[in-house]
Amino acid sequence: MVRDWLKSASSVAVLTGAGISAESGLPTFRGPGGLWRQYRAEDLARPETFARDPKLVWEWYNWRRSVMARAQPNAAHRALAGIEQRSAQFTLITQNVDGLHDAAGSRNVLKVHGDIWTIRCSVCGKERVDRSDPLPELPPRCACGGVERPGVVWFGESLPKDVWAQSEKAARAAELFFVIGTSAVVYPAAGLVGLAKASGAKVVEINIAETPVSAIVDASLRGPASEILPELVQHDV
Ligand code: BJW
Ligand code: ZN
Repeated sequence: MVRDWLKSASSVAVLTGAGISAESGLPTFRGPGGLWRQYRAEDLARPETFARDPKLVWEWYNWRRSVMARAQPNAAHRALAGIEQRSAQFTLITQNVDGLHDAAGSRNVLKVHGDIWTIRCSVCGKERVDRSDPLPELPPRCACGGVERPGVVWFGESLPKDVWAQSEKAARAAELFFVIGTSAVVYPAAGLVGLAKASGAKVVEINIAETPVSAIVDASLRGPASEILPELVQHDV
């Protein structure tokens, strides 16, 4: 059924979350992997925490950068890059900051929560790409003297305007919308599922567990994304 939808859809949009990178060895945010030292990921990903203790937050990001730098895309990332190649209209929206979709060959990736390899000055706003691992000094500093921060979106912060506008547009235009490996509790990203559905898309969830959007999707495929996605693609000939 989902294979037929994929074959016939003229526009496909996908929303991914941390679960798609779990099998590349990256911890997810919620659940057992979501603790670093004694801190919850959700408490660290906040501007207030960074303002209070930038070194602590950077230690977390430095550790994650180091894990991400060694991670390889898995079969799920690669399958999505393959679907993009054979789709007339395809948009990949990711909440992930790890860059694994790019590494798998996806072309047009909308990173709604930013990119961990980008560093931004919290004073002058200047951005730079830095993949060094580990960073030599924590917190890193800008030439202007300001403390730099990861180029990601924390709770209470706005999503990048253009990227978000394109994401909403893709969700509205999609005939088929996949929601993959996300707990679908963080807004506004999770709202794209309802938006796609309300705009007429067939919505397919791929997740090892039930989520709040499971109740509104047209099909739930329960299992690891790295097994389910390649199966969908293999038979899509
Ligand atoms: C597998 C698997 C396998 C495992 N295969 N599956 C409306 C209602 C309520 C609240 C709000 C609302 N609108 C806004 C809010 C506030 C807030 C919010 O959503 N809060 C809720 C949590 C209560 N949102 C915001 O603040 C956002 N900004 C905003 O709204 O701006 C406007 C505004 C500004 C000012 C004032 C008010 C409004 C910003 C949200 C930023 C989120 N940032 C983070 C950190 C990014 C940087 C970093 O990586 O460090 O984004 S938090 C974290 O959560 C990260 C993730 O992208 C995001 C989502 O997590 P995700 O990807 O879903 O991971 P998990 O771990 O939750 O789930 C993994 C899933 O995978 C699970 O379901 C597993 O089952 C599954 N899985 N293995 C398939 N192998
Ligand atoms: Zn600066």
